[in-house]
Parts: sequence; C-alpha cells; structure tokens
Amino acid sequence: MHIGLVTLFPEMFVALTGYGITGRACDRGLMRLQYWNPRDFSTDKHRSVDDKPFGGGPGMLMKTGPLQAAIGAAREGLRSQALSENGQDEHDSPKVAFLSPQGKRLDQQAVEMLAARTSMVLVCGRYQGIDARVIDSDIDEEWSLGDFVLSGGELAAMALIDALIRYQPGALGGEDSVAQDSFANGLLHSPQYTRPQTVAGKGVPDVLLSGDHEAIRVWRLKHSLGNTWLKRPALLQDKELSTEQRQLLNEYIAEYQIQEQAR
Ligand code: 4F9
Repeated sequence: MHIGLVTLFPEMFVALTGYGITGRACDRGLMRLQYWNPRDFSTDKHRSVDDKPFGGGPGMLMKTGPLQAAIGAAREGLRSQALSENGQDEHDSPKVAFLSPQGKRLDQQAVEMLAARTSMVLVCGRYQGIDARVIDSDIDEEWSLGDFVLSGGELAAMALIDALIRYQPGALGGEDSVAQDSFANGLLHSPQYTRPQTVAGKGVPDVLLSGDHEAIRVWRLKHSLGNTWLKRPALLQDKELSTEQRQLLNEYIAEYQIQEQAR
C-alpha cells in the first residue's frame, strides 16, 4: 500500500516508521509513505502556510494555495506511480481523505475496507482547520477517530496507517494474525494471562493450564462474548450470533448474575 501524506510535520511519522511492527512493514516496503509539505509549495518570501479567517476570530487556518498545491501534487504523484508500476488505469486517481472530528467514525470494518486499496492520500490539518471550499473541491472523504480534538491531523493519520498496516500481507509475523485482533470478529478479546501463575493473589483460570485446546477455545469464546456484553454491549446489537455463541453468552450472563447476587 502506498500512502501520500500532506503534512507540515513529516518528521512526526518516525513514530510509525521507526518502531516495531509498523517500522518493519515500512522497511520491507509493505507500506510506503511519501510526504508532500505545503511549506514547499508556498510562494511568498516567508514561505507562510497559515492565513487569517474571514469574519475574524481567534486562530489561523491553513493557507489555501500551498495546501491545494500539495494535495494536487500528492494525488498526481500517486496516480502516475501506480500507472508506471502496476499499469493501473491512468484515470484512476487515489482517494484523498481528510482526518477530522467532522468525518465518519473509523472502526475496524472501515479500516478493513480502506486496507484493500493500493493507494490513498491523507491530508493532515493544522491550526483551526482548512477552508470549506478546499474540503469541497479537493477532499473525497473525511474520517474521524472519535469526538475529540487534536492539535493536528498527524496523530490521527498515524493511528489509521498503523491499523492499515496490520492488514498488509506479511506485516504480522506467523500466527500473530489480524484475524486474532479484537474487533476482527466484532467482539472484544477474552481476558489474557501470562506468568507468574499468581499476581496480586489471583490465579489463572484452570482451563488455560489444562492443555485441552477445545475447552480453551470454548472458554475464550465465552469470555470474549461476555466481555463484550459487559463493556461494549452496543457491539452485540449489530451482530448475528451463532447457536454456540448465543448459548455461551447466555451461560456467561447467568453465571455473572449469580455472582452479582452473592455480592
Ligand atoms: C482527527 C480528531 C480525527 C479526531 C484533526 C484536529 C482529529 C483532528 N479524529 N483534530 N485535527
């Protein structure tokens, strides 16, 4: 996957390219990041990249000229590289996405859909945001991480790219598959335990020490469903459960309610 980043702070992305699974995926070319800095497209003598909002008020907006030039160059750069490298259709331009709290909320299903693309451009805003006409004419889609405000789009773009990397074939070593991640099946993970066998006076569920793989699978499924019911019940509303899943969840709820009555 090839991602074009329109950002005033390309150096921030070492948090992704320099560390761990995401760093290795970038080194191996599974994810390619390329930067377009609006500052390099600024034409005035101070190379300015911000401008005052019409109507007044506090703060600045991104200067439209350099921003539009950087987005256009990123789009065209990715389009022409896809054309020469994979013979992709010359009219097929990559989608340009803007990270903002006004966007559609990202979830694992949206990430999976985006991960199937071969390229896209992510626009990272700074200051109080960008001109409404630039959104209209230069942005294809808006994505949000949630209802909160960051100081810029870079950290949101990095979070998205990290999640996309997990879908690139070969990015996760061996058995450590994206199919095992929380949300991959629309459920939270079951509780997990490592050594020592006793922590803060608490042991490990016996079944996890039993070596009985089928019993462990059933226990994990039951507690994955139970955890989801306890912590994120809305996730279950959108999900069809199998007969086995329905039965395990009912068992979990019954046991939970007995425990609660005893307290
Ligand atoms: C982007 C917040 C995505 C949440 C971008 C300021 C943002 C954001 N999700 N906040 N710039």
